Amino acid sequence: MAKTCFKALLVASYGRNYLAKPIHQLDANLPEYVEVISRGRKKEAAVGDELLLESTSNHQAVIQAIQPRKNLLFRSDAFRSKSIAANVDQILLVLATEPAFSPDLLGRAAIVAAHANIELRILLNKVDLHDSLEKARTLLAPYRTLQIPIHEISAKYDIHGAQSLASLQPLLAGKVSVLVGQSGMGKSTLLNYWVPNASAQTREHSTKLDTGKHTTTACKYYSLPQAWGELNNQCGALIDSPGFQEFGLAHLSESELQHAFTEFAPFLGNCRFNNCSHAHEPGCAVQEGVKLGAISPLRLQLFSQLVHESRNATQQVLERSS
Ligand SMILES: Nc1nc2c(ncn2[C@@H]2O[C@H](COP(=O)(O)OP(=O)(O)O)[C@@H](O)[C@H]2O)c(=O)[nH]1
Ligand SMILES: [Mg+2]
Ligand SMILES: [Zn+2]
Repeated sequence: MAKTCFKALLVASYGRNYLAKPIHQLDANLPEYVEVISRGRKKEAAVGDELLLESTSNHQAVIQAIQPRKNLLFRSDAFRSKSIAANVDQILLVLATEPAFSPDLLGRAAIVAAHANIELRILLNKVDLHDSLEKARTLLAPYRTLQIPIHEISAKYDIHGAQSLASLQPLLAGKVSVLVGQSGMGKSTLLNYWVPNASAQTREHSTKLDTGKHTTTACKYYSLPQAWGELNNQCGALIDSPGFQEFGLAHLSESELQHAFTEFAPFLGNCRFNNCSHAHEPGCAVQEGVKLGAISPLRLQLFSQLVHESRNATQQVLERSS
């Protein structure tokens, strides 16, 4: 078979094994899906990436290039980073009343979204479980103040008193949204509600990629139903990510962190010391912001924690290379 180059959308990633869907299938005699082999230690691709591929067989190809991205969502520690998704329009952070969600993960997701300039929506799921609802609302209060949209839903029962899932459809239509959150929060339940053929899409991916070989959990791209309508000729999609407990942000520098805490903005530059860490220095304007009630003490605590981790990561890298 002659070598062909073509563009494709990365729709599933299992570690460094990918499945891609050719974009202009009418142009050439291309299969519906191709398995993508990553050669060597090239830059990692992510679900949602547009790839330039070169075929190596009827159903396999190698990456020639990753097209420039609008954004890339990933987490990292000092030495490794894990891609979640690329070219996304919004992050849907799924939290539940039970099991209780991690406020730390919530805080980190908000920082990642602010840093990458991606819209964030919080879906507070399982509001049918009344006993834990107030506690969840309390944990969310600082984020309500930050004007992050919070939707109270019940993915399983879609009950009265919750915002109906159907009413959220216009917020998804035509956009690429990524579902993130710990496992057990209800991401799969939501996906199956909104994309009724999701399990069929998964089965199709699995047969094409022989997923038996790939045991690592995957990020997957599901096209939204055509009936929802289009935006710029796109149906949009939901990207499902494996649940994670850790959300390392070691790749963010201290200054990037500072700017991702958007409510710090009016206070930055007004501290007595130029290199103020906003921890315990006298004349700190950010601390003053906390006293004025403009900054939640929990958010300043998270900032200090993230700065600490960022410095540690830098230190670890230096130690390893010396
Ligand atoms: N009570 C209640 N349970 C739910 C709701 N949504 C999901 N669940 C349950 O929560 C568990 C985890 O859901 P799942 O969608 O697998 O979560 P994921 O790990 O985030 O994908 C399952 O047993 C669901 O049936 C809800 O709105 N209310
Ligand atoms: Mg799931
Ligand atoms: Zn300060």
